[in-house]
Amino acid sequence: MPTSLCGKWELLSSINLEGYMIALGIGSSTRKIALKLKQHKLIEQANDKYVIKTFSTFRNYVFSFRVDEEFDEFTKGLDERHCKSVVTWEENRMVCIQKGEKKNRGWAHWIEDNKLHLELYCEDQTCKQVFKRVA
Ligand code: VLZ
Repeated sequence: MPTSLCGKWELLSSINLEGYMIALGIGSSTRKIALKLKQHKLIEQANDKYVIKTFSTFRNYVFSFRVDEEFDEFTKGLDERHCKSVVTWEENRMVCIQKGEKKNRGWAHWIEDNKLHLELYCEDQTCKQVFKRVA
């Protein structure tokens, strides 16, 4: 059983969020705001259903899924695209593949050193984020 990702998390660091957003085609004014945001994640689980909520003072992004079941994802407030997404466990990493217009798109979450790690990738860009647990 992997360490639970559930709980509330606060962003500590981002590497190459700018490159990731450019790959998604997000415009420069939105990118400028997004780079300054203090993001929070709330990850909740009820049985086999997960909800991942990304909060900021600017925009929120919320979606839910069942592991191993493909679902229709609309990245509302982000790049506003439709994807066929599927989340699976690969060892202790929660891995999502987002099939759609953008090639090589997805993300992975895992716990390391008590921190929540996130790798977001699209085309040839990868963004790495680290979150600390908050009460
Ligand atoms: O996280 O996809 O937890 O899909 C853009 C930030 C990148 C723009 C954020 C600011 C993408 C808007 C987060 C803040 C909401 C993301 C996945 C894994 C869930």
